[in-house]
Amino acid sequence: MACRTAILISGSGTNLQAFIDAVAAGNLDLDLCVVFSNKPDAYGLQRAAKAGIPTICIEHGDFESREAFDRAVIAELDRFEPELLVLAGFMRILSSGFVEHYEGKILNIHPALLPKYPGLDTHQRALDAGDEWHGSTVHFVTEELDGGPRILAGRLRIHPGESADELQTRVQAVEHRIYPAAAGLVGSGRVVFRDGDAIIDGKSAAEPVLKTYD
Ligand code: NHR
Ligand code: GAR
Repeated sequence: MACRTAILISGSGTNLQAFIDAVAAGNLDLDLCVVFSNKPDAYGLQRAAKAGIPTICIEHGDFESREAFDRAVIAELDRFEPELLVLAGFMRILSSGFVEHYEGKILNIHPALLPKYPGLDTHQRALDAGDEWHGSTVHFVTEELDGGPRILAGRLRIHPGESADELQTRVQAVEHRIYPAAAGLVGSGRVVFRDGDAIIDGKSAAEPVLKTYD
């Protein structure tokens, strides 16, 4: 049975679309059982509806604390019995209670070659540093922001004179390839989270699998 997967978004959902397309093409064996957004106007909700995937929206502003919001999200998500949660441009930091409830089952994609540039504004920071390489990293979510064990990274060479917007566009194209691939590895059990580490094909992975793109 395909792994029951919830996708959490806050915005346009181009990564969500990459999952929808990969499943439809028969390239990804996941059951996309629900899409959650904390923003009612997130365009990704329309992408989900068009693909026939149930949607949930809960606005964090309606709750008095982060923990109360997270408890409400858990209650709604659990009705769909997800086995994997995919953060795809989801912009709310998750409390320890949420992370513990789904321990080892939450993935995030961060637009940098972690451990470089956790946090925001990653493309500009890579340019300002004069880096040769930039990219994106899929990792398990732990309480440490952008600090959980890494699974798969995609890198590309920064072009001379490239702007942050141009770089972001190229990084997003990489994300649309590596994120469904990484989630497929977790969904099939080839990658698991154990004792705070990512285990890839039975071996503890000090470094993520690294793919290079043009
Ligand atoms: N939650 C945990 N516990 N651990 C991680 O590694 C997480 C996470 C939730 C989201 C994505 C992350 C990123 O890849 C992510 C990783 C939002 C913020 C943030 O500051 C930081 C990191 C990430 C996502 N959010 C503000 C907040 O108060 C709100 C910002 C906004 O609404 O625009 O939650 O970059
Ligand atoms: C992606 O580039 C992802 O790496 C980044 O937001 C974009 C979401 O795009 N995530 C973060 O910055 C998380 N804070 P999408 O909504 O089109 O998938």
